[in-house]
Amino acid sequence: NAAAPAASPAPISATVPGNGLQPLVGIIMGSQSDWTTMKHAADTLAALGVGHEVRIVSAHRTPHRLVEYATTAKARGLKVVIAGAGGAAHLPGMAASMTPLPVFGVPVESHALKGMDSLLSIVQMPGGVPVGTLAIGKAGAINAALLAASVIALLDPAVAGALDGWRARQTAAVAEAPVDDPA
Ligand code: RP5
Repeated sequence: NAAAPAASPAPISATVPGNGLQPLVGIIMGSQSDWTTMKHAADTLAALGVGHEVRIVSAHRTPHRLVEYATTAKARGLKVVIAGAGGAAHLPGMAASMTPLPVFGVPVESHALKGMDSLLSIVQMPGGVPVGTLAIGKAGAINAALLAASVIALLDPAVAGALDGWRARQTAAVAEAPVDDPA
């Protein structure tokens, strides 16, 4: 009595349309509760003008949705998948097992173990199915987006230029000397 496959993945919310461009990066996460973290990846891609889509895809709560998402990702035009999950975070590895696209994993900070469980779950892939693992939390989400944009930039001069600009602004924003914290 096999369970019927779930319907096509739905947007995380009607208020998160991506940036209206052809999605090249798929951002998936295991739960709505991951969005606070993973929004940083979406915001970073948007700032760089990289088309992306955002979905909740849980490896254990919506396994059929994960199979459909990962097995169709390349044919739908995606070039990179960013997968964020917390706890026993098998989403990035499972996604990587079903798509030839590069998968970047973001360990979401968990309440019980502060994301160490997420990190170790994602980073310790046995040899053969790679997941590029980023830092725990916001920094990892931002860097996953920057890495994804770097992949896109290999064949897209506009994105390459946007990345150069992003780095130049970051450099220009660093003061020469520290100041006391405001009281
Ligand atoms: C994982 O379990 C999700 O990626 C999330 O980080 C964690 C907790 O999920 P919720 O219980 O908040 O939905 O599957």
